[in-house]
Formats: sequence, C-alpha cells, structure tokens
Amino acid sequence: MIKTEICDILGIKYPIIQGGMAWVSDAELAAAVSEAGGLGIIAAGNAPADWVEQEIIKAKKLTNKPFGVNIMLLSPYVDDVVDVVVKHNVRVITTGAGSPGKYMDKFKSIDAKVIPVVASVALAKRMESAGVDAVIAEGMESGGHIGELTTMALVPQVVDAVKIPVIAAGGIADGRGLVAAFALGAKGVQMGTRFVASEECTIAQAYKEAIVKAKDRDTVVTGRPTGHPVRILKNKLAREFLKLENSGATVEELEKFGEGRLRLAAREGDVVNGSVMAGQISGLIKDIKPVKDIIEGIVKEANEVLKNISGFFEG
Ligand code: TUI
Repeated sequence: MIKTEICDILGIKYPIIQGGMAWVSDAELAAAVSEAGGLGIIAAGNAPADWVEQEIIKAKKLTNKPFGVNIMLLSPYVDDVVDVVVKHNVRVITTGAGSPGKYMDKFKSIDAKVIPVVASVALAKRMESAGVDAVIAEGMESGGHIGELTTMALVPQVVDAVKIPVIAAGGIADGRGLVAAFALGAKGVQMGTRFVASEECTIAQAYKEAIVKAKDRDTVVTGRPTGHPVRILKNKLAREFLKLENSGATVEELEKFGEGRLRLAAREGDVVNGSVMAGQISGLIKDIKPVKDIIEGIVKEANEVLKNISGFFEG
C-alpha cells in the first residue's frame, strides 16, 4: 500500500499518473493504467477534438475508474478540445507546453481537477494563484517537450514555493524513482516512457523496442532554436535535425522538417526517420510488460527501497 493526498484528490489507489503523450496515450493505455490503480491519461496532442471525444467515449466503456485528458496547449485545436473535455465531464485535466490560465473557468464549471505540467517555480506559483489542484513538476530528463531544470533541482524548489501537492516527473521508471520523488517532497509521480514500453500501449512495436534497446546516453535534445526543445532517441532523424540546426536553418525550415515525425515513429514504426520521443530513463527499461505488472512492481520495489534505506538512519 502506498497512499498520499493525491490518491484522495483523484480517487485512485496509487499516486502514479501516466504521462499524456501525443500519438501514444489513447483510451486503451489510459484505461489499463486506471484499472491498475493509477491515473490513466488520454493525450489530445495535436489531434482534432473529435478524435479526443471518441477516445473519451472508449475509455468510459473500458473502465469505471477515473481517468484524465492531457491538453497540449500549443495544439491548433486546443479551444475545441477544451469544449470536448467539458462536454464529457472529464474528471482530471492535465496540461502541457504552456499555461492553461484562460481555460480555468471552463474547467472549474465541471468541477474537474486541474493539474498543469510546470517546468519552473514561477509558473507553479502562477498556477497555484489561478486555482489549480496540484502541479506536475517535470524535469528535463523527460521525453518530448522539456524545460531546462532537472527533476532533482526542480521538484524541491516547486515543493517549497507552493502549498498545493506536487507530482514529480522526468527520469522516473521504478520504485527507487518513486521513493526519491517522495524524498524531494512530491506526493506522486507521473511516468511516460515506462508506460510506452507496456503491452497495452498501442504504439508500433519498433518504438517500444527502441526504448528497450536504448542505453543511458541514447537521447538527445533537438529543436532548441525553435524555442521548443524536444528530447528524442538518437537516430537518423535526430542527426539530420541537429545538422540542420547547426547550418543556421530558420525556425520555419526546422518546423517543416519536424512535421509529422512523431506520428511516423509512433504509428508507422519508422524509428529511423521518425521522432522517437523518450526520456533519459529509457536506459533503465529492459522489458515490455503489462501495465498492472509495471505499477505493482514499482509499489513493491518502493516498499523494499524504503526498508533498506531506513537502515542508514539507525544508530
Ligand atoms: O508538454 C510536454 N511534453 C510534450 S508536448 C509534445 S508535442 C510538441 N511537439 C513539438 C514541439 C512542442 C510540443 C511533446 N512532448 N510536457 C509538459 C511540459 N510542459 N514540459 C515543459 C512544459 C512547459 C514549458 C513551458 C510548460 C509551460 C511552459 O511555459 C508556459 C508559460 O507561460 O510560462
């Protein structure tokens, strides 16, 4: 048993949240995580609102447990996606890549729990003032779009700056990471990469295998000149993207080059020319297993870790 105030706020068994990953986090993965006692999340990403609506309807058929929707705030469809989550009375809304401030009234009109991802103390404080229920402090170890601070540095600073619960993300994939997050003052964790390498994740098999094969130094950050740095696994696309960046290409040229690359990797399994977003913790992930085994394994390991380290304080 591992229980924190996050479990009460969200109505879940374990304080483990699945990351909202574009082209990855669909109804099947979300329902599997919620059924296993965590909080599953459907990621809207850049998808049109009607895709999000279908996934919400599917998830409600697959599980009676709470689940959430992640809204990627740079999406061209963000206003329509907000209306869909409100229409379907989604219980938990996480956001990424921006500030959800202007949508707060709509979210609160359905009494949803709102949990933005933040990459800085300043945004965490702004979000607390805007009335959010918790924040996810996400370090730059994460896959996909990232901020500048590491999880180790960001989490305790956010914990000290706000009164609402903080959920740690970035570089967490096992029981040691969960206990470390608690030690930093977090009340829960969000994991992305670990759940990609699960049986229920509907992504292309080659993408999951690329994560399992990856070693500690196999991720790289592209897109810095565009203002949207993105962590991906090193591959041909990554090399070409970095070369283009170093050649002084314009933001438009870089954005054009990157277009459609995540879908290519995630849905078509082209892990050579596609963008394989994944976190630095990929090197720790050695297997593809059922979501239930992932969550229960982490909880079991966290209990053992806690027992072992408590010995350090004796005498
Ligand atoms: O959002 C993510 N991860 C993502 S989004 C994504 S799709 C995308 N693809 C290419 C370019 C941009 C997006 C792939 N992975 N994680 C949550 C996250 N949010 N990480 C960092 C942030 C963040 C960054 C700056 C949140 C707020 C922010 O500033 C907002 C402000 O107003 O200060």
